Amino acid sequence: MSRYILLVFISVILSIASISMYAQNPLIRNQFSADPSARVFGNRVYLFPSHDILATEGRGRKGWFCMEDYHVFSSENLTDWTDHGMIVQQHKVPWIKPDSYSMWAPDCIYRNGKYYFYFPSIPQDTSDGRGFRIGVAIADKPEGPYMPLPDPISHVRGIDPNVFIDKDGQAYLYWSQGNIYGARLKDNMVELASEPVILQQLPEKGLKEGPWLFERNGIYYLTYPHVENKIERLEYAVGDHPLGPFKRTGVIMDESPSGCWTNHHSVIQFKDQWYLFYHHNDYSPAFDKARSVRADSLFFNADGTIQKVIPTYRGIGITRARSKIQIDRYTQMSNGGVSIEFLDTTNRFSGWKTVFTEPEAWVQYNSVDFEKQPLRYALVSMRAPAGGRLQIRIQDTAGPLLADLTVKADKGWQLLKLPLLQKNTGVGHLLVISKDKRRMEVDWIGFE
Ligand code: FUB
Repeated sequence: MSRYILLVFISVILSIASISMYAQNPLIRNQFSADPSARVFGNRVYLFPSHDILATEGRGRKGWFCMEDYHVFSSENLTDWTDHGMIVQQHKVPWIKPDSYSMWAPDCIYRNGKYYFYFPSIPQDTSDGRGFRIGVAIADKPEGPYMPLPDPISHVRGIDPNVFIDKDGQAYLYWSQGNIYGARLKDNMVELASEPVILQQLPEKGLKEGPWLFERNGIYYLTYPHVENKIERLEYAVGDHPLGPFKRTGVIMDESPSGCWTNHHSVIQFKDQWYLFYHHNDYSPAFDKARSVRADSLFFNADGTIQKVIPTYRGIGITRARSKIQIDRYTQMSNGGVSIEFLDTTNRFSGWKTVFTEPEAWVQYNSVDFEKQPLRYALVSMRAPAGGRLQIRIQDTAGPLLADLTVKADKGWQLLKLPLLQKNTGVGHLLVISKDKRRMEVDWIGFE
């Protein structure tokens, strides 16, 4: 008789809740999202991304970017994210051409009790020139409701607005149109206070866009995607004034290995840690204009230079042991015998599964909070058509054994519950190790 209690439930393929999400990469799991502007307002991080949709007949241009509105998301722990819903729609902004579907990269900033949301799009009135303009919508709370102003900002043509407020209270607006431009903003935050200037000493060749300016220890970092070689990578330049001059200094993130043509980012400090928010086409491997927001930790060297960020699946935040831990968003995996596949290729938002095909293949998932009081059971959502055996350990592949799971053959998904073999508390790394050459698929692991 097995020493484990196995409870077999009905087949389960998880649907993703529309309101709350857990933060592994990609971070937004109920829709496409891109161009993330992250902001710290109070003790929460707010995320203002673009919202990619797929163009259809009469709705946007097929094969191109297609966006008609913006959502705002927030989190207080970088683990649980709330979708606060739609905040601005193209057909409710008086100056936007209603069928432009060009609500590209936005930004938002707080000043004097108001939240100013900046967004580009194509205007209906092209009498003084074609191309993108940048408008503003204003709210009393970061999640809205936002009231769009009737006209775009005068003397600004381009995309990818970014706003920075210096320590002396002066606000600056940055945007791109081939070059990267900057200008002072008036205190009202919706009019320029100076002539736009082209920011100097940036790369002359290759598209530059998506500026994001921040200051740290008196250094002004102008960060931007740049096409040095076929697709965008994230670079930065430093200066000692918000309008430069800047000195090209390095690369923050290399080109996407899967060839996603764009990347677009923001940088914030939250509770003593710096983070890079960026995007990739995780849910749409064959079409890189349907993107998804990601985030990873960012570190500085002692001289103020930025260490290159290597994209991870694991992302940021501490995962509760009681949650559905998506081990397919792993920190590391063994060299062979394990791979990641979509759960359902007809609905990629249902996420991924981890597929084990060899004994001793493993995945490691870092930073799981096992709480102060020991949890008693492991839960494993998995499929093992020919049966199999898995181990759950902590810290490393030879670390303390939490569970040793023998699975009966079943073609459907099983939710297995078994008592933990030892007590474990605090934050640690989770290891899932195959002890079998039979194919086993794991959707998620949890504890209670
Ligand atoms: O999302 C549309 C455009 O793609 C953005 O405005 C650019 O920065 C690039 O990410």
